[in-house]
Amino acid sequence: MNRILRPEIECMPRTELEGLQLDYLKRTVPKLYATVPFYKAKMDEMGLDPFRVKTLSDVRYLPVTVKDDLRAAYPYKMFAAPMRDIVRIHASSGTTGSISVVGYTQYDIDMWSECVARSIIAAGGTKDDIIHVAYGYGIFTGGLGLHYGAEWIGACAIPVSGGNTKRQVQFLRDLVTVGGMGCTPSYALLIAETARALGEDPSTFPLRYGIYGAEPWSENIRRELERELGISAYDIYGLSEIMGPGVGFECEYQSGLHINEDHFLVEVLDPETHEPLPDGEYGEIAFTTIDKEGMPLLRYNTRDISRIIPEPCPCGRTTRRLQRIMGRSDDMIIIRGVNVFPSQIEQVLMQFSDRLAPQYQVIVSKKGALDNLEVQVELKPGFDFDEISSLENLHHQVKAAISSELAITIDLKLVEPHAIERTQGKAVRLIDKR
Ligand code: DLL
Repeated sequence: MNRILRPEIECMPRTELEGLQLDYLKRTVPKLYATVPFYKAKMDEMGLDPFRVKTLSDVRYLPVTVKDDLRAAYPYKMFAAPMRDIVRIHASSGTTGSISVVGYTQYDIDMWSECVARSIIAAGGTKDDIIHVAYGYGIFTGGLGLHYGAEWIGACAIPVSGGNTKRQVQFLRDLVTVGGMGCTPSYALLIAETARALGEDPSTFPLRYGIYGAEPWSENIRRELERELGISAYDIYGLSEIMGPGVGFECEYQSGLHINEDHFLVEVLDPETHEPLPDGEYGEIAFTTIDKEGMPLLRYNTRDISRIIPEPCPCGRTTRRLQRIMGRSDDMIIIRGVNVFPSQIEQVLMQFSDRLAPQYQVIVSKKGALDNLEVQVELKPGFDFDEISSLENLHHQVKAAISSELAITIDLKLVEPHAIERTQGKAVRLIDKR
């Protein structure tokens, strides 16, 4: 089978896959009851017998876990394995700055590495490749996650990490004689931009693919990256609480994130009621880790907004797909009653990619009693600022396009090239000054 690392699992008939999921779940729930006081207390409070799980749909009776539960368990109270079996710690810092810690056993590291390896193979990677890893190495899961996945398939990983963007350009030009790269999509744009500023054409570098994730990005940014770097660009999704990158990944059809369902049960929850929604409907994504040992979680509400794509994928995998993540419900702005995600704005801006650079910020503030939304976006280098009429014309077109897409009026500021600060990790798109 082409571009599929474990066809016997990734293409397993659904009934068999669901049987495997149920076996794991039936073991994990009683184990969590016995080892993690938080889950014991929750299940006792709900009057839930940990041996009650008889079918997969019984997952809906299990407690939902939220970020605050992990913070309250700081540092190790959520661990289900004894400390001597933990071989690695990562952490995730939330927007409020408080940290939640994740522990992995060797089994967890191996299964994580394989999940990332599946993602690399799906992107067209092979063991003969050199993979430039420009995700940050450290407590963030991106760098080490991609690194172990690359080594898992026998490829050569270059642990460049983030930063020193000129050196990134040099490595991509000289060292990646065949293969791919991984980093946030916004950093990939910065690397391409830096290459151009150095007088190089990044589309001539011998890169074949990019594995981009850790932040929302749009289809139009994908096209921009593919054109600029002369590659195919694939989405990879994950979060440290559940594992890291590789919870879901795109295949060659680039149409949604295949979830590694032999390890993670996925549900879409109604943001208000937390009840599961049917396939196809948008809601908050929750995962149950069914075979993790270090820190298994039940129904962890990621607060990422997406939906399950109900149709099967032509690639032959039977694992279900999540639509590209729209954003986090925390990043959803409610402006005069209308729900807006920065990713929706990005999608519109990039329709003008002949004149606008893929660099923007959304600033929410108060104008009197009303909420105001201002979009700042950079003009492409080479845009003639003195040509007032074309600037005014562009301003008018972009503003009208955003207002019609979002059904609200916005303020728009076209700013000079490089006016918006770049980041080497996750881009900051939303600034809420309210
Ligand atoms: O961002 C793990 C990761 C590293 C994923 C490298 C992909 C590549 P955290 O720092 O814990 O972990 O942040 C997780 O980032 O809940 C989403 O809101 C967002 N996110 C991750 N991947 C994507 C993606 C890593 N492909 C949070 N699209 C998640 C949109 C993403 N958002």
